Amino acid sequence: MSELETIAAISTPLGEGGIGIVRLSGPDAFAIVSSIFDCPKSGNASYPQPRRLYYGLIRDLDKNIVDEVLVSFMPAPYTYTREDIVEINCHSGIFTLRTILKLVLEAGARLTEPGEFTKRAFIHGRIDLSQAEAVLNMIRARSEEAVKAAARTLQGELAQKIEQIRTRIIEIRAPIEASIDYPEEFEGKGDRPNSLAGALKELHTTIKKLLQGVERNRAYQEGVTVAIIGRPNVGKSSLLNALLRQQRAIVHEAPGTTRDLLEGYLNLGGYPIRLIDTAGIQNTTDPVEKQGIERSRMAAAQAKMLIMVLDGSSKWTDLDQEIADLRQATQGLVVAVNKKDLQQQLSPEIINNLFPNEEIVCTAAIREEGVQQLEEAVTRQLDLFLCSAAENTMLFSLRHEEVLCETLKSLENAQSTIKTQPVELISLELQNAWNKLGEITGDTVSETLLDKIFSEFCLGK
Ligand SMILES: Nc1nc2c(ncn2[C@@H]2O[C@H](COP(=O)(O)OP(=O)(O)O)[C@@H](O)[C@H]2O)c(=O)[nH]1
Ligand SMILES: [Mg+2]
Repeated sequence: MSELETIAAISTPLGEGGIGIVRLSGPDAFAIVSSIFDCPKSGNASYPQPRRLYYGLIRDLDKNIVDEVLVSFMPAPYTYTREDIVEINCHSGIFTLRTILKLVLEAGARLTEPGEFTKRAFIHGRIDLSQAEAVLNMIRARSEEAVKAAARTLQGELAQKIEQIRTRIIEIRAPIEASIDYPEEFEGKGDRPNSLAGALKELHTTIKKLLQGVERNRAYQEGVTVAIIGRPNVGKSSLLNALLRQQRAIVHEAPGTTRDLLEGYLNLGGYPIRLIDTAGIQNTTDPVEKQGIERSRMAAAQAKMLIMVLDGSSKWTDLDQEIADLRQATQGLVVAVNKKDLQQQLSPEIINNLFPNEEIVCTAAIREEGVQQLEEAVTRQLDLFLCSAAENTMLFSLRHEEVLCETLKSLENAQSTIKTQPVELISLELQNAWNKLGEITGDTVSETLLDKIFSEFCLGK
């Protein structure tokens, strides 16, 4: 522990505020701060007592006062990094914070790398890698659900779950290894392949469920893109405005009013939603509109989910069909039959026939009718598409997804090997799966991967 340098950073956002914090961690933290901290209590025999706030002044080398501060000294090991930590609570002005940071750097501290405080907590075994990442997720969370999931990961729930699976892998592997080492003992015990196949299948299902949870959690964390599509003048922009409860988009009776993508944000059932209003898709010669339509197609292709708007007061057209065909199998869909206040041409039977498996909601966007039903339908679809049945795993990142995919691949290799190949290969694949999963908790992670993960953090965390 002691070979690590003492690091320092501004741990609060840079900007005007009541309090800003400069934080130091490492063996020289106390000495460095003491050299610039003029504290009336410093003559006391018990100074500094752990985890007390000391009032005093920060002075520069010429003994000029820089700020009036409160300082806390927290000795290892009961700290965030498990090293000695000192926090200087000063006034949060950019100049004050930077001056104090500069003073502690001149007194011997080194500026942290991004995430280095958290990295040290990991290196010293206070938290595992999944918990370290949860710290980052907590900082970045944009919805209540994301905060909850991060908080649970921070408590070590994910690590426990992963360790359970790894233990199971070892249990499955042990008899295989034994049969390799002592083949004569296992001679004639023909039932092994069956029980092994069962155990591998069970593992496979468990990992699969975790994987489904990743996507849903990422939706909670990063949000979901929902695109409103339909031909011109069906009321797409009016629906966007109604859903956002503000006059975001220009609504006009002239077709082709919306020429560019417009977006707004809302929260549905805990999902942060990025809602995109697109230009009505039609055949046009207008070059600007053409570009807008191209963008609409792209936005529709990239969205997780589509709201297809129909005009209930007019007949189903080829264009409607063309737009409906844009939907990919992986995308959720809700059909909004708008203008229900007008004489209807699209009967429920026709629509049900056209969209036998979809949620269909009738709306009158200009009267804000059916909007709540539409919201509920979108939320239901999101739950469905993001596998609400999936295990609530607290796994978030692309990294987790990659790890789980590779684990799954190893298990599949092992499964396909059972009947044909020597047991050594099954054992090897199980070993691979075990190693891979260890990357989630950081048990089997490489230095490069660690650097990559922590580089996403801010300096002061
Ligand atoms: N009667 C009626 N008119 C609507 C409704 N929704 C939109 N409109 C009108 O339809 C026209 C086109 O609406 P807009 O939202 O711009 O459609 P977009 O081209 O699909 O974005 C405007 O004149 C709206 O006032 C509705 O629910 N009922
Ligand atoms: Mg529009």
